[in-house]
Amino acid sequence: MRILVLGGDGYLGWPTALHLSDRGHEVAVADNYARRGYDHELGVDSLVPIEPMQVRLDAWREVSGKSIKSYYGDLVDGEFTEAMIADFRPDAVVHFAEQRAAPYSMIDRRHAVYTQQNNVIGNLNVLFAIQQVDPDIHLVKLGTMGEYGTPNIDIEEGWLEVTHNGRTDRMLYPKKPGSFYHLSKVHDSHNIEFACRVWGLRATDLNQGVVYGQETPQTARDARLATRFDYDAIFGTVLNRFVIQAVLGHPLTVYGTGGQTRGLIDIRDTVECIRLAAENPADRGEFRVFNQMTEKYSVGEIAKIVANGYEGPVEIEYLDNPRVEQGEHHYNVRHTGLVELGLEPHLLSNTLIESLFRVADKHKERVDVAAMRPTVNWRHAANPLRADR
Ligand code: NAD
Ligand code: USQ
Repeated sequence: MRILVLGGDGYLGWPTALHLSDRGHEVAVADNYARRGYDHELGVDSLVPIEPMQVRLDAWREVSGKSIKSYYGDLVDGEFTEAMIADFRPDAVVHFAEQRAAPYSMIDRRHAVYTQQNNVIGNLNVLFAIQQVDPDIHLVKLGTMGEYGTPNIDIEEGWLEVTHNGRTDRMLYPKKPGSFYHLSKVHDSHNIEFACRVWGLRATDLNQGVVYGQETPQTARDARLATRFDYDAIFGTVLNRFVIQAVLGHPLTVYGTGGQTRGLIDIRDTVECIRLAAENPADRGEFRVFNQMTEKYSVGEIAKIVANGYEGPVEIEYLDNPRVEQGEHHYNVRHTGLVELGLEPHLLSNTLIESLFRVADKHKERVDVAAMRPTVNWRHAANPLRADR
């Protein structure tokens, strides 16, 4: 297949492009390198050094004999997006290219507006481009488990059969997201469902849980193929952060009581889920939703797993939660769709955590410990014009 990976320079987009290329697909990546720009803006960096795109592509050609085409541009530019899709003529577009950090979207008005503009308009431009160029192209879109929030009923895969006053309908599952970032994904999902219903597009919305891990079989083939590994309080995700904190001797920063539960997934399963979704497209007019997670853990449990897995002493610190989220709640999620397509999950294991400890240990000199503390407060947006906030 011809597969275009939007956001192909990112933590997940890059290993996905390699996985698909390794499986014999004709792959192109696209990116505007905004993610590298946020690092400059925030004064942080990936723990594992990453190479510029051209070096990555040359290295992949060297080790695999396969070429990946690269486009540079911003999805918010609708003309660029349509021209790229018309040029590459993919069978599937895998869309990772969004601002993905909840804390970044909660910094202040400017960051919230940027996140929603970037994500919602970029996605809308992708939908229009597909409709214009070839409505048969399958959109594989990265959503998030956080679209659902933590409702007090079981979470289904995207849709819910509702009976109300004696009548029944199949409705989009109600959403209760926890940040302006997560809200942008809800808006995307609605726009995609509408495009499927009205234009007959085919789309798969992958509501992914929190990803952990740093290596895939392809990225491990050469240091120049490494993907990023974020640890800072804005872009670092919980398990990856806890691993790095343990190695540094920094207390594990559990927010609140640690009772909040999330769906998790190994990065090796992320790339495989994308392959499965792309190779088994949704039908024309179908808005297909999968919950892309393999296990659930509370934050407190994650901290304990990491602490118990590390050879040295580890302290767990319970911080006042900077976010507004439920501490204790029901969390029972259906996630069978991808398993039915053939996913064989890598469950969280000591081997994986040990390999992450090794990665963290190798690069620990690069850590800026000050970037570990949470600074973004859900209850008070920063106001750059007022010194007191
Ligand atoms: P990332 O920030 O590392 O990668 C996203 C890439 O998209 C970056 O390289 C960025 O430069 C690019 N991008 C952003 N806006 C763009 C635009 N307007 N035009 C072109 N390129 C643009 O993020 P990631 O961790 O790889 O996540 C990828 C996707 O998966 C995101 O949509 C995210 O919401 C979703 N997701 C991630 C996780 C996780 O734990 N990392 C979990 C669930 C869902
Ligand atoms: N948390 C801590 N301590 C930390 C960091 C996080 O207790 O040091 C807690 C948070 O309060 C939250 C949970 O861990 O309850 C997850 O936080 P996170 O930062 O790992 O993940 P989140 O903000 O939800 O965002 C990440 C990705 C995002 C993706 C989402 C999937 O950045 O792109 O959409 O995971 S999900 O959580 O399922 O929505």
